[in-house]
Amino acid sequence: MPVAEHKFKHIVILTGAGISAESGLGTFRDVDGLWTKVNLEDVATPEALARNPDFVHEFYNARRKDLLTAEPNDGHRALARLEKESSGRVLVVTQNVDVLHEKAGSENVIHMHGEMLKTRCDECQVVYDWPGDLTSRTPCPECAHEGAMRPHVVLFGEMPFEMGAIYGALAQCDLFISIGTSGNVYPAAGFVEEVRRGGRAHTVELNLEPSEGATLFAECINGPATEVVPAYVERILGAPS
Ligand code: BJW
Repeated sequence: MPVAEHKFKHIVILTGAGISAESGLGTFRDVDGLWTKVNLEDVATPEALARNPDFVHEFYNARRKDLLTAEPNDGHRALARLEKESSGRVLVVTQNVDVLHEKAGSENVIHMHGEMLKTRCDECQVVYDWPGDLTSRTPCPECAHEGAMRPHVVLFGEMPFEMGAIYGALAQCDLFISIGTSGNVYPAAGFVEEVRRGGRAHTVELNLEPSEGATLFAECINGPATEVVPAYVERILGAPS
């Protein structure tokens, strides 16, 4: 694979539900989004999990099934191409709990909100690959504790994963691209301001429509991810350094 020389040495890409929308996975806050159908306080908080674990498990069991059959789209594939062909370092920081970046071929991926095809034991903290269902009585395969297995996802009020590595990459990057995220959920929504504070990176939003924080970006391109992401990647890889 030829390596394309361009001016960016450290590229950080933040992705959200919008990049997976055209793979058939629903978003959260669009008109038909998940949070318009389900009350997030009933399913996406540690209090909900403690109060009604089987209800929360049923919610995640159903969504886990959808993730197993979903396939990446041209947006995911373009980012995998960027990582392979770029002369610079490329890191995808995804808020998504699906595995479509990996299925498309991206290798340098941080799942800051976890992965739904994994589970974790809250007693012994062992993380498992878990394509099947969970119930409130599922025993931990490691410590045999019953009632402590949970989806390996970040609920509201919990600390997202790998924040040290993410802020380190944001401090070093010279290009920050935000794709398919509404900019409603922190800390991810604050990444563009973090990058701007460094003062040396170009910032770009690629989204179906302007997000909450669109005005914070130097450049905004609106359209479906399957179109705007491949076009932007082509632009980067084609540009001389
Ligand atoms: C397309 C498209 C197409 C559509 N092509 N585009 C008050 C002020 C500030 C913060 C807080 C506050 N009160 C509480 C907080 C903190 C809280 C928070 O941000 N709340 C806000 C709602 C106010 N955050 C937290 O609790 C986080 N933890 C935390 O802050 O810890 C403390 C901390 C302190 C300091 C440093 C670090 C940490 C945890 C957040 C956990 C989020 N969890 C979820 C659920 C995961 C599991 C699951 O899937 O069920 O994560 S919520 C949900 O939202 C999911 C997503 O990852 C996340 C973001 O959503 P996303 O991806 O942006 O989706 P949408 O639907 O919102 O947007 C889709 C976009 O795509 C739209 O713009 C469309 O236009 C676009 N689109 N089709 C391109 N085809």
